Amino acid sequence: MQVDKSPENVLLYLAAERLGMVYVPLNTAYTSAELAYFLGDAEPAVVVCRPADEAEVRGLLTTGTLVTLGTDGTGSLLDDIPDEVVPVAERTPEDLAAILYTSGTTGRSKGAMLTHGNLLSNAMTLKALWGWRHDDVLIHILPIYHVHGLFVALHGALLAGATVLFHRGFDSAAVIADFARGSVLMGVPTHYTRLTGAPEMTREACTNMRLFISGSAPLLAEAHERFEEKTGQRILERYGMTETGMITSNPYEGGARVAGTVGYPLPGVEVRVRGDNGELVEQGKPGVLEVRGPNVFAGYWRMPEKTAQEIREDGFFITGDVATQDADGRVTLVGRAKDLIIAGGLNIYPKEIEEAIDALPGVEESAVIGVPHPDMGEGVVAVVVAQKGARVTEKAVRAALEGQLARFKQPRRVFVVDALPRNAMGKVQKAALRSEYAEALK
Ligand code: MLC
Ligand code: AMP
Repeated sequence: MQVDKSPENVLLYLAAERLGMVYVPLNTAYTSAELAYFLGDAEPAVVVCRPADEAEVRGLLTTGTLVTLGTDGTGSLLDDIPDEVVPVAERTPEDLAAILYTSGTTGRSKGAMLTHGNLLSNAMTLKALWGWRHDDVLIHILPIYHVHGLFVALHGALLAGATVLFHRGFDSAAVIADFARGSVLMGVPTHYTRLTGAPEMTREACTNMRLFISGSAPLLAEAHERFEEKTGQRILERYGMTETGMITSNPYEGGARVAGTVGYPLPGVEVRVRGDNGELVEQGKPGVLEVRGPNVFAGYWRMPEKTAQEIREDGFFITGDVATQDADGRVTLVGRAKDLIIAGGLNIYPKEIEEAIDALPGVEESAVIGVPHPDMGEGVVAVVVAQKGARVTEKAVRAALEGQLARFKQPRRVFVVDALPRNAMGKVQKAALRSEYAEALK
């Protein structure tokens, strides 16, 4: 599935599940080079693309039938809907419901296999925890090809039989105008900083809203507090991953929503903080967060070795997020053990961009880092070393990556240097680069 957000896209998702198919949604920003990889890896039986992309996608197809779906009732999928009602396929909690690709540390995207049990357990837990009601009106501003917009936001509303107002692009004024008839909003920190800065954002504008939820990327404590000063509402921050759905949440009721923390493990979900070798870490001390529960995925599609590396024998999944846990169980994320950039709530693995840059003529090597970005939280910067005698420029590198990588992954700045800083082991010191280029996107 690589289609634009529409109510028909939601029906397509639900129909696929009812038919017992495995739903594989893809970011609409992916280029054809990226799409070719997903098609080859997933080997889909049916591919649904935007009408305008039909010829291009047909050229990439190695398996499956191609149909199209537009946002205005167009597309061959809707033309050919049969009249008869198709029975619901029986599926067990262990059966696959969806594969969601997440970028990988090796540069190749991994397909996280999510079961019906994963999706249902997380959805039921969050419905109860966040108090979803039939009369709720969800203002839906996220894309529906990721866990956040597709599962976390939509499942609660669907289970409660609530109303959903779809926004396709993000326009602060249009979203705030909907607060008068809305009750719940879910977004990434970039949405909240943009909303806080909008002139239309006032206490009065928010009086009908009962819940603002943030996740997918760190919400700075200052941003949390500025939002409360302006609106009188306290954002509920939660934490999750594609592989696990939601893991922790600040309380909806009966406890404090503490800025800079991601709250408590969800009911039925266990977490623990471990050192590099899996050893227990003293309470309150940082270590890698591990998670176990009915929400944890079934493994990576066709990557059993990767699955074995990331899920321990006792069933705990290694998140790669560095966290501390208080005596009462509250979790605070303090860093990442994985080399990952999160821009505007989207994950970007530097390795994938480094591989693309290293393959360019005249490039000796490169290091890609995330540095502070006022709007997206983090932004991508590349530091490049040219081969002896070769001339490499920022303009040439950026131009070469156009069309190869989705726009959100493309470096916003490229610096050409004589050498990369390395430690005694010869490893590139990304922390040193991050502090050197800390102001590059400000
Ligand atoms: C847009 N751009 C981005 C970007 N989004 N660059 C880096 N990272 C992003 N996330 C680029 C555009 O290509 C454009 O570049 C420039 O930034 C300005 O674009 P814009 O029009 O201002 O951006 P906009 O369309 O408003 O998008 C911003 C956004 C969007 C924050 C609304 O990125 C978004 O919807 N993010 C949410 C992603 C999400 O759903 N994450 C959840 C993953 S699930 P140029 O050069 O062309 O001008 C997950 C698990 C969990 O993580 O816990 O939830
Ligand atoms: P993804 O792989 O796209 O599912 O992204 C999951 C990653 O997003 C997690 O491993 C975290 O690093 C990050 N993340 C999600 N929610 C939060 C949050 N509330 N605060 C900080 N990081 C978060």
